[in-house]
Amino acid sequence: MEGVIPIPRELATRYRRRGYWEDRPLGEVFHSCFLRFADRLAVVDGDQRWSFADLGGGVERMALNLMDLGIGPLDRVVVQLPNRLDFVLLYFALQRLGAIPLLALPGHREHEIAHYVSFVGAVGYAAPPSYPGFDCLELAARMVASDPTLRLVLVAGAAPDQPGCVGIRDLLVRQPTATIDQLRRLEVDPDEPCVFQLSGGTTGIPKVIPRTHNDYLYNSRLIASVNDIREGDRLLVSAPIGHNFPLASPGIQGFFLHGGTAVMCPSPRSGVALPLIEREGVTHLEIVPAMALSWLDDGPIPAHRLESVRVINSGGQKFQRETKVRIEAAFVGAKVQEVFGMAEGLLMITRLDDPPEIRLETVGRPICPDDEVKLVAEDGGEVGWGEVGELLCRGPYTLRGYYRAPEVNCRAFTNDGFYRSGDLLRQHPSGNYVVEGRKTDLVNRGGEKISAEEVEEMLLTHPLVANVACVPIPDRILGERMCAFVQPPSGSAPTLDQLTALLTARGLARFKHPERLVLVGELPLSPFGKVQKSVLARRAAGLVRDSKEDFPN
Ligand code: J2J
Repeated sequence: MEGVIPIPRELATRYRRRGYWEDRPLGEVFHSCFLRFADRLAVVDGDQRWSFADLGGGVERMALNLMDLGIGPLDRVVVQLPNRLDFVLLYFALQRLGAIPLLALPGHREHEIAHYVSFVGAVGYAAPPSYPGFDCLELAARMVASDPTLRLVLVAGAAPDQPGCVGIRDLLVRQPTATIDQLRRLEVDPDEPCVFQLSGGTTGIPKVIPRTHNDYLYNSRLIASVNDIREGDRLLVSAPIGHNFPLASPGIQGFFLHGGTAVMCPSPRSGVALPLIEREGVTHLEIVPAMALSWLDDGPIPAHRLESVRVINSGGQKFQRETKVRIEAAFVGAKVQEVFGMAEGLLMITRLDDPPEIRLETVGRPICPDDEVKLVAEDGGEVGWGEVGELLCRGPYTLRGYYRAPEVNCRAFTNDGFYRSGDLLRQHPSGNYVVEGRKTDLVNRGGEKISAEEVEEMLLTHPLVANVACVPIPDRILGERMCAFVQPPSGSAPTLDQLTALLTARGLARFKHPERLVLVGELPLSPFGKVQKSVLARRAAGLVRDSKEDFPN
C-alpha cells in the first residue's frame, strides 16, 4: 500500500522461515478461532453474553452487510467506539473484509477525528451518537458533507435518520445480498496493514502506525504465550479498547486465540471495575499504573472477592515497585506482570516465573528471539553494559515507518531500520530491562501520551501567548499532567480558563489540555536559542513539592 514501508525482503524471508509470519489474514485466523471455540463464552458486555459461535455468526453477517455497503480490502474506517460489544463485532468484521480500522480514542475530538479521516482517506467513521460534550453525529454530518471520500457513518445503537448513517446493530439483522462465497474470494494480502494504530508521538498530531496482518497476529500470539492463559480465563477490558495493549498485547486478540473471554468494562473506576471482576470471575487484568493507584486510593479493595485474578498486566507508564507490592497485597494470589509495550511494535514483558525481585524491579525482556534491541548514547554508539541509553529496536512485529510521514521517518528510524523509541533504559544484571526515563517531548498522563508540540502549536495562536512550552508536572495518581509555561506579551496575561476555551473551540481532546499554567517573563533558552524544557520540568516538579498540591483525579 502506498505510504507504508515494508520490512526488507531478507528479513521477511527469515521471519517466515522461522514461522513468525503465517501469511494468513487476521480475519481468517479469527474466523477459525470462533469456530473452534464455538461453545465457549467470548464476550460479556453488561447483560449480554455472547459465545464464540454467536460472535462468529455476528461478525460474518456484519462483514457481508458491510460488503453490501461497498467496504472491501484496504478501505479505511476511523473507529471511535467505547469498550462495548459493538467494537468487537465491527473490528473483526472489518478484519474479515481486509479493511483497515484506524483506532481512535473516545477522548478524541474534532481536531483529531477530522484529521485522521482526511489523512488516511477514510470511507467510514464509526462512533456512538455522542460522548459527553461531543456530538459525534454532528461532526460526522459535517465531514460527510465536506469530504468526498467519507460516505459511511456507522453508529453504535440504533441508526438515526441522517444521510450516510447506518446502525452497527442493524448490520446484524439486515439480510445481506453478498454471499459467503464472495466474502471468501476477497483477496486480503497478509503483508498489508490490518490496522492503523496511533503513536504516542512527539511531533504534532500523533502519527499513524501501520501494523500488518502478519506482524499483528504474531504480536498477539507470542505475548499471549507468556501470559498464562488457561481454558475459561477471563480478561477485564478496562483501558480504551482501541489501544494496542487491550486489543492485542495480549488483549482481546490474545485471549480469543486461546478461547478466553473478554469482559467489557465501561470505566476504569474502582466502583465499576471491582464489582465486575467479582461478578465475572475475571482472571487477568490489563491496567495502567494510574488505575492501580486510584483503586488503592479509593478504599478497601479487599472488600471485594477478587481471588479469581491471577495475572495483573501493567504497562504504559512507569510502575513503582512499591505500588506493585501494594496491588499484589490487595489482589491476594495475583502476580503483577509488567509489559513495556508500544503501538509501534516491540513488547517486553516480565515472565511469571522470574524471581519476585526481578519481576518487581524490571519491565521484562523482549518476547521474540529476533527482536533486535540496542541501547545507544547521543552519538549513536551502544552504551556499556548496565548504562542508560536510548532504546532502538527492530524485529518481526515492529514498524519500519509511520504511514505517509517521510520526514518524520528520517528522524524516527536509523538508516538500517531501527525505530528510535525515545525511551531511556538500562539493562538489569538479570538481563531484563529497567526504564529510567525518556528523551522525548511528551507528557504521559495516566498512560495516555500527549505531544507537547501539538498543544504548544495551538496555544501559540492565542493573542495572549507570545511563547509557550508545555512540560510534565508530576501527579501522584496519573504520573504526569501537562503544565504550560506561558510567556505573555507585555501588559496582559491569559488565564488557564481562557487557554482551555481556545483548545476546546479548536476541538482538541480534553485529556490533552494543560491543567496548570505558569506565567513567566521569559522562557529559559539554551545557547542555541532552544527552550530548555528540562529546566522547566524541574521547576514544575518543584511547584508540586512546594504547594503539596494534589490534583483531583
Ligand atoms: C514505562 N513506560 C512504558 C512501562 C509503555 C502494552 C503496554 C503498553 C503499551 C503502550 C502498549 C511502559 N513502563 N511498562 O502499546 O501493547 C511507555 C514508553 C513507550 C510508550 C508507548 C502495549 N510501557 N511505556 O503504552 O504506544 O514510553 O503503548 O515508548 O501508548 O509508553 O506508548 P503506547
